[in-house]
Amino acid sequence: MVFTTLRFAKSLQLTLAVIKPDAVAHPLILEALHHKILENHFTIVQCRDLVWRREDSESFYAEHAGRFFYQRLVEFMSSGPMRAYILARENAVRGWRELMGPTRVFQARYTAPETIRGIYGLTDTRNTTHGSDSEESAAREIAFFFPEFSVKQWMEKEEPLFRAGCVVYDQQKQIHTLKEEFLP
Ligand code: 3AN
Repeated sequence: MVFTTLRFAKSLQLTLAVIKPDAVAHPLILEALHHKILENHFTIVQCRDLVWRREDSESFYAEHAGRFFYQRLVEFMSSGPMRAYILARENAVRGWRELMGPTRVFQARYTAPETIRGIYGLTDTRNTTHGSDSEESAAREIAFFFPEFSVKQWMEKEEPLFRAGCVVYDQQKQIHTLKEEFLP
C-alpha cells in the first residue's frame, strides 16, 4: 500500500519564496508568514535571513531594468533584512504564487483579500513576498540565494525521502530535516 502510494505520488517541486523587507521589519508578520507556509503544507528545505547590497538587487531584477518602478524596487529590496526560503511541495511554484496573490496590492485587496498580498501588502513595490514564476526561474533564483544548494542533487537524493514523509520539523532551526535514521 505504501509502495503504491509512493509509486504514484507526484514528485515534489522546489520554489524560491522571499519575505521582503516590509514584512521582515515586523516580527509578528514574519512569524505569521512562516506559519502560513507550514499550514499550507510546504516543506521548508532551507531558510536564510540576509540583506542585499544594491548590486544584488539590480542583478536579481535585471529583467525589469528600464521599467518605471525599477529604481524604487531596487532601492526597496536592498533597504533592509529579508528572508529567503526553498520550499518543496507538489506544484510548489503555482501553490506559493496562489498563496501570495496578485502583484498589485490594490487588486489583491479586492480580488483576493485572503492572500498574503491581500492581507499584508502595502504598495505595488512593498508587496510582502516574492515567488518564482516557473520551475526554470525557481532553479535560477535558488542558485542566486543559495549558491551552495544543488537542485539536481536534492531532486535525486532527497526528494524521494521528503515525498515519503521521512522528515521532521526542527523547531529550533525552523526548517524540515530528514529524520535521523534517513540521514546520509
Ligand atoms: P511578481 O513578484 O508578482 O512575480 P513581477 O515579477 O512582475 O511580479 O515584478 C517583480 C516585482 O516588481 C514585484 N514583486 C513588485 O515588487 C515590483 N512591481 C511589479 N509591478 C509593479 C508596478 N506596477 N509598480 C510597482 N512595483 C511593481
